[in-house]
Amino acid sequence: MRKFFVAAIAGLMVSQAAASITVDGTVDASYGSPLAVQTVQTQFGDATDPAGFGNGGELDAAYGKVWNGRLYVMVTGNVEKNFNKLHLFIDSKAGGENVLSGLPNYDGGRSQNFGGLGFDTGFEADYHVFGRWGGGNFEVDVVDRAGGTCTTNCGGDFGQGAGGGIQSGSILGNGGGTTSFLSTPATFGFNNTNIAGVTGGTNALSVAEQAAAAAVTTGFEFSIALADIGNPAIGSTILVHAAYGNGDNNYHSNQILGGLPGPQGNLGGNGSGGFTGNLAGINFNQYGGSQYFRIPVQAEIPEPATLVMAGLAVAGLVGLRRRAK
Ligand SMILES: [Ca+2]
Ligand SMILES: [Ca+2]
Ligand SMILES: [Ca+2]
Repeated sequence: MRKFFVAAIAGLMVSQAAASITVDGTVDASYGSPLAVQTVQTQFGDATDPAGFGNGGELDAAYGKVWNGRLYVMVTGNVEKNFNKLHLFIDSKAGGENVLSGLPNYDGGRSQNFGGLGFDTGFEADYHVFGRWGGGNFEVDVVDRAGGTCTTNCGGDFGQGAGGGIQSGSILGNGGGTTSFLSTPATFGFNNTNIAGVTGGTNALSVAEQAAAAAVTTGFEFSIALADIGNPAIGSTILVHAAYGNGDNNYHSNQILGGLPGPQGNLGGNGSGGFTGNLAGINFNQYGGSQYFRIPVQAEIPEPATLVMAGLAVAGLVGLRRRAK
């Protein structure tokens, strides 16, 4: 009898550990298995510096979880310190853009270079998150694209880290006086120390190489309140498209999650590596598979404190029963 309850309490303690996510740029056990794993080598360079400042960029695998009223997304890999950008487009509510428009205008006008880019059928982007660095600080913007209807003063929310190969930050307001659309800060963690995962090239990954990509534990991690992305209902699914491209948003790499069928070189602006000045030539329907991954909106996982209280309550009941005998 007692052994059973001890085992039950031990089980609760395990649940407590599994229910926590720290936004630090490292994959937490709570994420479980990756929701997407890279399928092709990177043509934007293989990172080789364990301190996190090396050249190269890659997207190895994607993870996601809804917990405690927030969406957590983790993309493992590297972002080169040359203002190249990691993009997350989030489809978390009805409506949005299956083909991106040139509006809203943000990121110094560079957002307009996305105009004409088409996602897979069924993916309708609502929010755009992007991170980059070139100076010491990793910088992240979050934009409510509002279906492309925003026409002026659409700078979005902004935050930055404190520099280094591992950094994190908080995102709220844009520093330019514009009222934030966020009710609470979004947060990010960035750990650029990966030197494993995919290698350089354009080949399709072998099973072993995909396993190596899935084994990478560091990269970009992001969290935002569900209330700030349309309050998606329990039982619905949030779709996220991850892409890696250049700083001006007019030349995409071959690092997309869900991955592109290999072999596949950089997409460039025309979808096959050519430079056109924008990304209008990219249509993800032209590539097999879904270039997005799916995050289920599940019922609330109890907070660790709740689990501890439940464990103490069970222990108390055991004590009462034992005394009653
Ligand atoms: Ca983490
Ligand atoms: Ca949508
Ligand atoms: Ca596709």
